[in-house]
Amino acid sequence: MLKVIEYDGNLKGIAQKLNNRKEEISIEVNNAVNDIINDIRKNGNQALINYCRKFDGYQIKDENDFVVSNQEKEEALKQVDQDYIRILERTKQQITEFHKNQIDKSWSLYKDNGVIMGQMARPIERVALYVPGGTAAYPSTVLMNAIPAKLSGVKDLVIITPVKADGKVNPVIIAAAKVSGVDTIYKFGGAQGVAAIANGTETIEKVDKIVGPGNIFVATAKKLSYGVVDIDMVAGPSEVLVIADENANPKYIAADLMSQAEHDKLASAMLVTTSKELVEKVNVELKRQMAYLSRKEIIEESLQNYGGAILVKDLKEAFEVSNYLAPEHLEVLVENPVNTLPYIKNAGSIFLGEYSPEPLGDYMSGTNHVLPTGGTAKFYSALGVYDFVKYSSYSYYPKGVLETFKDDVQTFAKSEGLDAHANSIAVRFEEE
Ligand code: HSO
Ligand code: ZN
Repeated sequence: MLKVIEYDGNLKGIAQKLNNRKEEISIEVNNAVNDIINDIRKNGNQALINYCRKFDGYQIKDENDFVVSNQEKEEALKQVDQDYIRILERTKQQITEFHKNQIDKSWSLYKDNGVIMGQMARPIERVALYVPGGTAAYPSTVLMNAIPAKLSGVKDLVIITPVKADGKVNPVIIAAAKVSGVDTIYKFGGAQGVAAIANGTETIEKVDKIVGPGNIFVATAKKLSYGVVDIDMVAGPSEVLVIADENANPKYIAADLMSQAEHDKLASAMLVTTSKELVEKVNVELKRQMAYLSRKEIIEESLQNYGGAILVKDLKEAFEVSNYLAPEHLEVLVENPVNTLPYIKNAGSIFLGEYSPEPLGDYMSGTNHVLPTGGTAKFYSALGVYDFVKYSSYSYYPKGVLETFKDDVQTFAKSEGLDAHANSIAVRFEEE
């Protein structure tokens, strides 16, 4: 079932044999979203209310109805099992334990000559987390975004999410928001929701950054709002790449490949191995386990189009291929997996050994599941506390030290034709 590609040292060839999944944003979508943004900028609340009625079927009653009320929250929470809340709390602890190590990378330098310089981290003040409507609304994603944001010190963290015609938000999302300490949940989403929160309206305060997954309209609205606000990376379909030696367990490999394939027909699940026999055993397991999985149609399609097994000579080649593909998730199922870390250059999140399967990372290992996809792990990192801070640099120079720079800075400034710059230095050393 997994198509087999033999690696012959040609990395570009491997990439060509795998289908390219890049989605281009069509001009039509771009234009439609652009019109919505302009309308919201011009007509504020009224435009927002109109779009929500048109796209979501919900009639926002008045300006107070933009947010989920306390009473609505209480009613929703009654529908959520206590044990589920306990699991959310435990997940929060796990995520916190990992992410608190990322806090505050401020530094300062005190030099002997009296110069002080440094860089200080400050949280972004106001952030919106987009939560999709319907079945793609994952409470785990709420925690993965909200907890690092809170740890960084973001003051106002709000959720925006489209509601159905009944105006209700999925109770598990309300529970996840509560556990993460998010109080404000806006009942709007789509491109209009992004536009409203990016620009602000008569009653809605604009944010400084928007994070979280969404459909093509949401992703386009985020891209077009970039610059007015900051945005996180726009996530593509999920990917997992498993590196396995001949002793790896085919049952686990098949299960893990399918755990990502079930996300999306466009998801990609790859096995990179030294053993042809293993591929055959994995195929048997894929078939056996798929039979009892509810999303088997999606899994089958995804494996067919974007799944595969790459046969390599040795583990060195396996890491070469993996580093080239830069997968979102990398599982390493070989002997002494921890020792392989030095060979890994590009991967969003790395899962070492048989008992650290990728789905543990989706929920409870503590690491973040918002990760770079589509080979962008070559230059992007997992979402973290650092995504919710920005840095201000500072410097303090005593007069005597400035004096040692005065001629050089003036010459430099003049070389750029900027004599007011030179003057700023010169006046400080003029005799009165
Ligand atoms: N694997 C997904 C995250 C997720 N899985 C959420 C389950 N729920 C993207 O990396
Ligand atoms: Zn997942």
